[in-house]
Amino acid sequence: MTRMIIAGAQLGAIQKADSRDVVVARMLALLNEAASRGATLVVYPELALTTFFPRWYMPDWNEVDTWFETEMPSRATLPLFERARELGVAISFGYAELTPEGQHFNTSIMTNRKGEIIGKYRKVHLPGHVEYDTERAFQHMEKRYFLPGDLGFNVWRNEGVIMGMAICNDRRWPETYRCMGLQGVELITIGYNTPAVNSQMSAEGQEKRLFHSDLSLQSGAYQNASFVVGVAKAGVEDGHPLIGGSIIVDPDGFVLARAETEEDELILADCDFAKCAFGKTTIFDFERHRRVEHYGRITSQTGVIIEV
Ligand code: CDT
Repeated sequence: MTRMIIAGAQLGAIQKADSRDVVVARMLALLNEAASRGATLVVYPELALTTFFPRWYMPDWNEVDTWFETEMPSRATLPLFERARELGVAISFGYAELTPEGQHFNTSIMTNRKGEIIGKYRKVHLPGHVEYDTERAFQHMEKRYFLPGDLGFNVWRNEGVIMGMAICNDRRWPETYRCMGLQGVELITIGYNTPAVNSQMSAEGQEKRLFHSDLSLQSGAYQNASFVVGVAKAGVEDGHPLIGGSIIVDPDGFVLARAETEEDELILADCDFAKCAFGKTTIFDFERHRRVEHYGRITSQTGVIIEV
């Protein structure tokens, strides 16, 4: 059965003024260190190439488009793909995708160890709002800048392991993990940018947000008997703090590695994918134990309907 040393490459803050080239140089440094420590997969955060721009209200779409990539690999990211291929390390990272048809997505890709893109995911659960909100301490305009992902929750066999991706807010939704769990997923990679404070409730701070992040990632791993890698973009971006708390979780829900800083930081875990089998064949043997005749509401109904 397959073993793999997996690295979560947490990124510290990226300021508005930082170029893609500067960020890619930081990603390359983490890649080199991860390879020197035996990693064969490196996972970077959501929107890894830029600041978390959805916090800024931009009425001009020409300005919005400057945060998006029209091709991948792009000129700026090509050195990352080339170095990953030289080192024989698979990578996954998030970026803002502008398609030839003019559609905007919050996207993540995964490569094999030859630097070839083998999987693409577009974020399904977009948080935030469309219009400028005067009631918030800061904006969260993902619903304005991105379309909901149109690719669903797919998995790919990569280096002998069944892998899938999700992005940030997706990690809070059990449906995300279960859609991949039903395809036998063994590793789910999830990059995130989570503000350290709640823009609508100033009393909610970092401690609760880190707890909710752990809770979501650990339960998703356990309930689907899969490894989960959650990787933050952390630190203070132009005055706006993001949580760190990157973790690698095993199929029992235990945390194998945890970031201690809010800077560029690697976390590593030696993942033995044989460990997925026990949960998948016992308590979470879906074929034997699921009762789909009672789950109709999950897909036929979106919001709460109170009938009593
Ligand atoms: N990027 C992203 O999806 N962020 C959201 C913020 C929601 S507020 C808790 C997240 O789910 O972390």
